[in-house]
Amino acid sequence: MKALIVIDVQNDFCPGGALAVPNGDEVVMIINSMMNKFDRIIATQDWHPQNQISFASNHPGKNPFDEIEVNGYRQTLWPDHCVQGTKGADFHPHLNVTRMDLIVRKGTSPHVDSYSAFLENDRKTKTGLDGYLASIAADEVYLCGLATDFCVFYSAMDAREFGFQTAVIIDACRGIDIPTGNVERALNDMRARGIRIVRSAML
Ligand code: VGL
Ligand code: ZN
Repeated sequence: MKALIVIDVQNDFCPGGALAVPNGDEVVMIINSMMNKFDRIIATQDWHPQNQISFASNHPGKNPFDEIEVNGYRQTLWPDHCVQGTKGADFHPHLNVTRMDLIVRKGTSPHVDSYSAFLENDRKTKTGLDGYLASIAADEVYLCGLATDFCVFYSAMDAREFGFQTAVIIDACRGIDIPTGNVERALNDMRARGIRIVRSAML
């Protein structure tokens, strides 16, 4: 049972969006064209309330990309993005959402952000995706989408941690790369953890 997890292919992460990932929109057609290789397709949607703790605008004197300490963990601050119900939070208009079996929304609490599709940034609170994948007997999990060094990275690491064979389809991802070198670091950390880095043509 092969599952594809499409991470955060939303307007705000594409050119012109509030937290645009360079060339983020290039993943859309690649993802659409490989959907037929999978038994189940899950999409995640970053879905923040306006008072989300990860928004720099909620911390007077702080700027986007600063870091703060929240209950003992580091949280990067971001421009306001993917606010619930806004156009920026919508999927990219060309993403084939009719094939999605499940949509997981994350970062929905004001108090804790969630990069991972599985666990929020407190590293404790579950989204429930691990249970869904277990209940459909998924054994292989493939990830793609935005951004390579944040939500794709944390989701892949957690997928592996929950015991799934995990691969990242690298040509169907784009990264933020802040600080510079962050994408390379993420790829190395994923490889070291036993996550395969593959290309869509290899599927
Ligand atoms: C993401 C930063 C903040 C992502 C989401 O999708 O990688 N990055 N929220
Ligand atoms: Zn976010």
